[in-house]
Amino acid sequence: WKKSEDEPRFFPEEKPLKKAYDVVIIGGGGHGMACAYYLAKEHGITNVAVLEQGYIGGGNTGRNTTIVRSNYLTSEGVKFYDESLKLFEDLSDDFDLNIFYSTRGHFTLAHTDSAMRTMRWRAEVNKHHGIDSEVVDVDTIKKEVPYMDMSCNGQHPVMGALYHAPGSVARHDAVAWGYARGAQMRGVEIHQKTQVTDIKTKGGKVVGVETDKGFVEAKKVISMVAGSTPRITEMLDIKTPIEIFPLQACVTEPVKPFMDTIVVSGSLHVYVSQSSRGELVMGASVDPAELHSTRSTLDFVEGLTDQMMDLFPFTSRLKIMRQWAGMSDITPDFAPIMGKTDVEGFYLDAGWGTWGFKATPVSGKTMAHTVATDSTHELIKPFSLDRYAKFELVGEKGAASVGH
Ligand code: PYC
Repeated sequence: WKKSEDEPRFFPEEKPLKKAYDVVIIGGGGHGMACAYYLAKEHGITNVAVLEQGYIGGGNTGRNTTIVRSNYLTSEGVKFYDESLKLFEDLSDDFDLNIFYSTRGHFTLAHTDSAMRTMRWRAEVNKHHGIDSEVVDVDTIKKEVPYMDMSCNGQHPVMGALYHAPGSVARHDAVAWGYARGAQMRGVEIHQKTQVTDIKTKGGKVVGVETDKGFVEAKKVISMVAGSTPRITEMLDIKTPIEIFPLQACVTEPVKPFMDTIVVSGSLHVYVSQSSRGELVMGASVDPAELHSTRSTLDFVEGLTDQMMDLFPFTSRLKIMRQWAGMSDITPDFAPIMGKTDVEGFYLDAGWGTWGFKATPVSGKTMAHTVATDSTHELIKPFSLDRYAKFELVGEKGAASVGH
């Protein structure tokens, strides 16, 4: 495949929907585009339509704080995210598009004995799987992050941290665009501003989707949305334990590069990195109440900057330039829901809460495998929807990074 010389656009003009596809993917974010890409590239399945109610990467893909890491708490999580991280490292080459993948090192601060215990636990699980993570003491942190107030304004002194050298950031839009372009060049169709209004079945099997642009037949349908999962699953009477909470973030004005690591404090509910443009990219925990909305609040900025100033007092002089929110599909065990469902031909990639961006490559790859072969990829077997009924939860709360 090759981009045509006389095609100056990054994406070709969209054509009308066809009558039928082998696979319809609902959701044109990173996950949907990655799945389309791997379906085409690795399985030769190109009669695929990605249907997106808004625009490419305009949901949580373009709203997260771009952190990539694999320092999870469970073996299932560590193996899954490690594969994702490896895929991320090669994406710029794969796409022939710079995703600005930047390895920074990732500190998760501990301010209490119990947080230290969780960091030790994570470090041991990580090391067992060959992941570069270790518990570091205050002097080591001080050396690497000299501008941080280790006493936290005397409120909650830092006692140590989990240090994860491979922790990285990437340009999130480029990830979605790279996957989308790669899929399109191989024959996949992307239809923006196209909302799925119903999923049709016959004899317990998927036959197509109803959209605001008409009905399209489909042999297989995959839901890869964030914030709208319950709206989609209700169409098939599938019950999930997902609850939706807004997750807000913001950036400061750009300043001279000074921060080359990612710093997270689950106890203070802050995470921060400096973007290649010089802005501090910051976020906090999810909003306290369930809400299906991407509105921003002053409350969030006040709470976040209060905690930020305990850790980094000089930030009191910085201006906040932009703030925004995404909708997080939170699951009871803070792990995703992936794979086949009880409805033949309908697959789910959901429950991405506050941990979805870093899973973009691996979710696309494993879901493409599952759909193409109709056999669940080994890495996602622990994340099946029926684990809740079987009480086989994958408890990742201690590694979710964001306080809840
Ligand atoms: O899981 O690293 C993470 C994260 C950061 C912000 C939200 N989630």
